[in-house]
Amino acid sequence: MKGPNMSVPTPAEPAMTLENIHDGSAYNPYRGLAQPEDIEIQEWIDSLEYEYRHGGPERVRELMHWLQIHAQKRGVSAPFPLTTPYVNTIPADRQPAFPGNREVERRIKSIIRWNAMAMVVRANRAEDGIGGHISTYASSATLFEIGFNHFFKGPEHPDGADQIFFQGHASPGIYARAFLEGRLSIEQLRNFRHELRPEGGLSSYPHPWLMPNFWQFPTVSMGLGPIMAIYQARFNRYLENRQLKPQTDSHVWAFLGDGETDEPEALGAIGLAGREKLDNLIFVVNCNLQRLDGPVRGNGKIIQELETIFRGAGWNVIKVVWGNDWDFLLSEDTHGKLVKRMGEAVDGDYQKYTVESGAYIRQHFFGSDPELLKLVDHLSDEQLSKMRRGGHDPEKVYAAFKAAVEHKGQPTVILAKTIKGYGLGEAGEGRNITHQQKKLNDSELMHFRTRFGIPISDEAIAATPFYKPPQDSPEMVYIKERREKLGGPMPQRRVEVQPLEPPKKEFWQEFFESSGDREVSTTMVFVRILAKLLKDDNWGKLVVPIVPDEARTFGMEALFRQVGIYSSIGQLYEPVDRASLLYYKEAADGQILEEGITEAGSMSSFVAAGTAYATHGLNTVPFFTFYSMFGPQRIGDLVWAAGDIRCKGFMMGATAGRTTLNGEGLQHEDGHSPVLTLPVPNLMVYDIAFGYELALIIRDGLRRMYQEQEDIFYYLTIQNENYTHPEMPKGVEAGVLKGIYLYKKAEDKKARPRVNLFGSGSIMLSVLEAQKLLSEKYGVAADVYSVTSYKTLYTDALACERYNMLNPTEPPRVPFITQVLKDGADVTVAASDYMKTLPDLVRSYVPGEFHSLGTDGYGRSESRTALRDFFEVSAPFIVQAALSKLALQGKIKTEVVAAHMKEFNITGDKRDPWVS
Ligand SMILES: Cc1ncc(C[n+]2csc(CCOP(=O)(O)OP(=O)(O)O)c2C)c(N)n1
Ligand SMILES: [Mg+2]
Repeated sequence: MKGPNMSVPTPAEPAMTLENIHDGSAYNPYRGLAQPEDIEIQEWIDSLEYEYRHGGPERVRELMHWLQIHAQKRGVSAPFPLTTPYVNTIPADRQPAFPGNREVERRIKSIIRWNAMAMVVRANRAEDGIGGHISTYASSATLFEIGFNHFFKGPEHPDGADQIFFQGHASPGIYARAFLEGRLSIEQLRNFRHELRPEGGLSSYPHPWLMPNFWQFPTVSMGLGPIMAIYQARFNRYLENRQLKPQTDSHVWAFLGDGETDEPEALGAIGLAGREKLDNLIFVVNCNLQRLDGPVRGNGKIIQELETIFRGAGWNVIKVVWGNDWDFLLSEDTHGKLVKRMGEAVDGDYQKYTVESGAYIRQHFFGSDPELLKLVDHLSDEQLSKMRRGGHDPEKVYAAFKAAVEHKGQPTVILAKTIKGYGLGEAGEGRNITHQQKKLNDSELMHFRTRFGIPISDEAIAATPFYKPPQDSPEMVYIKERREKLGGPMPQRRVEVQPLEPPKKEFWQEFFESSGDREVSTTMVFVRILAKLLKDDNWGKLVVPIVPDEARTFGMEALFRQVGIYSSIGQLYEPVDRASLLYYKEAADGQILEEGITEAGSMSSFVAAGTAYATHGLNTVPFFTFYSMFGPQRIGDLVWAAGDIRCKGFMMGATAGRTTLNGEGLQHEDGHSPVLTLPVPNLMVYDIAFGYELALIIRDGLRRMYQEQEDIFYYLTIQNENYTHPEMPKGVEAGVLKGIYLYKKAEDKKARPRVNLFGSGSIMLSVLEAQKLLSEKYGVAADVYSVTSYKTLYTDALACERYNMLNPTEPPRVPFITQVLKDGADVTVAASDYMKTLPDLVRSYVPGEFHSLGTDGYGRSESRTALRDFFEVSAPFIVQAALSKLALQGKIKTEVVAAHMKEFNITGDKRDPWVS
């Protein structure tokens, strides 16, 4: 900016004038608004035009920036609108030449469309209700095919493979392409949604668990694909910045639905992508204007709405609204009336135009203005009804994808307008029922066949055969050649990683020793293990600590300085605590992913890091440490997806235990997160009481996940209560890992009556106190067991029962817990800081009588002592449970129980915490 006294030079070429603006012969955004007497506007436009010609768009942007600042100083708030007119971002005259063979690509796409449709129709004809989707892929075929033929990089590409999050319920189209590529057999296609058939089948949606060589990313729970894609792209950058992977030009693509963008996860992290300038990330939103029940925004415009949101978040937005049939009309639209009309019609109108005739479109869309009617005079009704939307025009889509992969400094979102159920005609195109359309009758099939020119006769149509052109046909040759050029087929999941041994015995030794007088929490032990692992020669660089803004709560702040917090741009400021030893250090090669307050984002990072073995051939080990209450409860669906994707790593539920995290009350005190992990089969869950337990479990986890390469991950609950930790007792290793071991036997080995006490986590302290009370006060011998994992014991017992059911002639297997308790006791009391349902999992495998104590009910902001009495997991209540059971068995007198109650103020009418 030179200053305010800019002269207005005469442009070298004819510039915009108010006259030619007004008669429409020059481009002018104020078209139709500027009045000839408004000479000042003319002068401003002249100036701008001059700057544009001499300085280009950059110069114009700079000028507008300074003008805005100046206006703001004068108190004039003139925010630039975040939306652009409802037209393509890339104008026709800036479109690159299309490098492919349009005709052959059209034929390929048509065949894929047919096979995708046939797959669903056949499956539902054979078995009503098996499901599948036709209309989603029908709307997105061009988007995918342009990707497959021109952009998606496969594993053999010099840049390495792109990572593609395919819209889940478009899977039939992805299978249909893999069929043409010769990667899937006709039997597999026939067995869509029948994975259990002997010849093998195809999973409904992208599930790496079910198709581990094919699908990479589970996407079908709406919203999870987009958020995982963002963190995947960021993690790729993290690996590059930390020199764990070379810098390449590969991209992360996320294909999602417009309806899907209503999910908070879908848009919740786009700010991070903008902030981090993730130009390796491309979102393609299939804006078919419909979701399952009806329009996404019948009364508005989803494309415009998304444009605002993404642009506001710092994204490069490319709208692909209109196909090339509209180019001519737009070029003739000298008064901007067509663009205005395009902007006026709402999505509900556009959906209607899809199902109506050309005459209707003429009357209702163009009929609003005689000038618009004149514009389409030369077009027949049929031509009008066939005017394509941008997302169905390969050249427009190609232009957008090319611009996206070439764009630097920002992530790109492509908003492509399409028609849901494209090509289904009366059977569903643009109809509200289209999402659920799974069957077509013969005449609908014939219509589809004819529209896409599939060589299947009328007679054959009823059987709806799959179609594959001969191997030497131009289509097949083209497909092969294109994919070879791009580095092989996609999607492909490849695991090519070297097994890695856990650190040796010496590493762990200190954790097997007593803490002496030092009172520490299991969280502190964990932080020590983590800090030590970060220094390990083999593992150090592979550890990925992830925290959602709670590092200080967990005492992890020393790591800030030790390994730094990852920031793609380093640290641009001097941290306020720079003088201190443990200052807040951000660095481009920082190792900690300090995610801020987003458990969903952190979990997405966890998934990206925990699957690097399959995406980058790297054994990265995520340790995601969070407030346990805000884990499985809040982000359970991502945990489920982590299981599906065969993620590895350690989820560390800190400040765990309903009564152990005292003071925080109902919303923070977690008494159920381990229960919520029960559904995930490959998630190993442990509740830690002592430091050596934690060390053994982490060591074994590293072995199982990274040496044996089991597809499992871990959830460990760790607490904030400080106490001394004993030396590891002899011979407990196997028990710790299998879920139970005898921690402290009753002193009198033979005494009767006899009880077992189960403790876990910090409730072990109450249990040990109860052991003492029982023995000293009531002469009851109690053996204390540490139960590290009810889930492990339970799944082992179920497996034994199942084996015995299926192998009645073999010697029966005995569950591990039953073996451990074989000596028998009169009563077993299990005390947990979680719901009673957790110990109850093993109830039927424990010999003798069993009583669960747990923390069912809402928490309170109270002291640990008060909370443990309230939830009845304190020592007096553990004793109470044991005595009352023994009394019922006649092994002690009821008076003994009554005296105990009196002494400890336990009353029979105490309110149940479950309902209070
Ligand atoms: C979290 C979640 N909720 C609901 C569904 C069920 N569902 C599957 S597809 C769909 C509609 C999708 O609409 P849109 O995102 O616009 O995709 P389109 O099929 O139109 O491309 C719904 C609700 C789901 N898969 N995930
Ligand atoms: Mg949709």
